[in-house]
Amino acid sequence: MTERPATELGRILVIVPTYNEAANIEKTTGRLREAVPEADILIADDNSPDGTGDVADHLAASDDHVHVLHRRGKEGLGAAYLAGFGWGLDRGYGVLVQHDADGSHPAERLPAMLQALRTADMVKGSRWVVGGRTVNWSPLRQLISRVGSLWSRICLGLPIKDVTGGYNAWRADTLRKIGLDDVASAGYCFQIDLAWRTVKAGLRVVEVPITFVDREHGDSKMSQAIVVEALIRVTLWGIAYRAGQLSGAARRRSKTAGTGS
Ligand SMILES: Nc1nc2c(ncn2[C@@H]2O[C@H](COP(=O)(O)OP(=O)(O)OP(=O)(O)O)[C@@H](O)[C@H]2O)c(=O)[nH]1
Ligand SMILES: [Mg+2]
Repeated sequence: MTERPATELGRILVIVPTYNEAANIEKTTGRLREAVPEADILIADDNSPDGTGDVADHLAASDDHVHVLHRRGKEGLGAAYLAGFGWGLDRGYGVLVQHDADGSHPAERLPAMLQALRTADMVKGSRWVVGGRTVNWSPLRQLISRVGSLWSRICLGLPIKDVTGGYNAWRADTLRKIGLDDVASAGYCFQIDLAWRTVKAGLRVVEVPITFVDREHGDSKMSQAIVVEALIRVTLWGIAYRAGQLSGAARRRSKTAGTGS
């Protein structure tokens, strides 16, 4: 591997998980290379039947900034990201970025996100802050995304507008601090799980507005099971979190009453 110029935060790795993205991966990689030429890219492919892995190998063969992690089979977005984070942390990258392959995440916003990361522990590319928006996304998908974020904020008290957003830039230290060994969430919930861990650890999350464009090629892997997983997990975390808050408040009240008598 050739040496990369280190940014203030260290070398940058953009992880792109793929499952059947043969029609998208070359364009996505090209946009990323143009937007942030100093970054490396890791395509984490789950043995896609459409030959995405071969396209990725081809891209890696002609560009030493591009790497491919071939995985056994489809295990979900979360598992692919965890493997990618492990790959990057083992190799000493200082910044790790999550970026979808389907053209929805604008590579052109990554410089602004990396700039924001200089004073944050984690940065989210956000659809639901001022300046952020979606293009060609169905009303149903928008509703699911907005309600998912709102429910996460209600249950967990998260100060984040786009909790389910999947375009995230991390300091390596943040990933080490929040602990990845026991992350079990697979789909949408993976993004909420990691954001929740970051806020619980007292770390700073900053949202940078993005324009999210619906995929033009290939099929979404979004499913009812993914939504149900997120709903159940977030609700259970929320019950535990709010119960903890209530018992903490009750303890404080009885202590105050005890000292007052
Ligand atoms: N390696 C791997 N990648 C996956 C898997 N599931 C989804 N992906 C990738 O994760 C990214 C996001 O998946 P999408 O299907 O676009 O899901 P989404 O963005 O939540 O939903 P849409 O808005 O409908 O596109 C894409 O790059 C997918 O190829 C998986 O099981 N394994
Ligand atoms: Mg998508």
